[in-house]
Amino acid sequence: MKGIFSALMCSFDERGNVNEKGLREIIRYNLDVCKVDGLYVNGSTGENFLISTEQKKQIFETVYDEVGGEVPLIAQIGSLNIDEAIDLGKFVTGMGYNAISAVTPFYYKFNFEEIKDYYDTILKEVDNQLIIYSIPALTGVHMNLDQFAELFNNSKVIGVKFTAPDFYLLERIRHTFPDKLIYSGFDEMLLSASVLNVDGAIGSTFNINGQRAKQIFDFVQKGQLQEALAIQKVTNDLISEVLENGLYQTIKQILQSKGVDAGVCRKPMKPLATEKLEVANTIGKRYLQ
Ligand code: NAY
Repeated sequence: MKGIFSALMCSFDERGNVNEKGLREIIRYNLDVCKVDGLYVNGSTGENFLISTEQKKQIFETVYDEVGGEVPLIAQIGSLNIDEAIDLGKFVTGMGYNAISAVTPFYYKFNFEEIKDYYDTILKEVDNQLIIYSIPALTGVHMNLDQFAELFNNSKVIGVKFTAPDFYLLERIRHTFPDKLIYSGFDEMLLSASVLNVDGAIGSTFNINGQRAKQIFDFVQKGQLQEALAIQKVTNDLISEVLENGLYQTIKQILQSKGVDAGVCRKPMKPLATEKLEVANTIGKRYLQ
């Protein structure tokens, strides 16, 4: 469960249906070319919050079938509808997913007691271990060290996917909870998080740039910081161009240019205009042989 995990992309057709063949190709590219250590399924990058329960199950099943035990799998089952979260949690646990993960409930500005109850309720019903998915910039949910401590009090909560640029808090969590799994969530900050001894990282750009992410992580583990920095620099050149051009659409187009049927993004995300398709192809050529 340690190392570099891709926040797996999903291939959708023009009508928004899951393209299973394309999804399998994305998985193969991640495992065979990017050589990632594991997959995080139905996260933000998987466009999870834009799809139906049936589609989520279809994706969980297809991924499990394609991966067949090659690498560990984490299933993001979090939902504003707690019944859906529990249903999905049971579904993936029955299938054999190594862990579940759930985004902090968002939109209604829940207080911390409610957030804690959300996790405890899911874990009362689902017989699996859970990784908290904390991404304050998108959810508006900011938790402090004491609140993480309260969530970690539930022994089935085994870690956190920490997608925030708060390295003070990250260091405090690492120091206070040496036995919990901590995954860094911002690919452009992988080096800085690795120095703080995170156990791994979960990211969108690993779908195309997983090899460099693994090198950064490995160099830091060996104490070779300058070598890690050189690779983080190229990685960040790539990431800044991808972000500028449109994050998920550009990653999909780069995959497409490598022969992977990555499809399009779900509405309301817009497809790339022709000039941006060209930019994506150029980024792919320049940074990813
Ligand atoms: C997810 O569940 O897909 C993630 O949160 C993965 C983390 C990514 N965050 C988002 C919102 O996409 O990989 C990051 C991010 O895309 C990358 O660092 C570029 O900013």
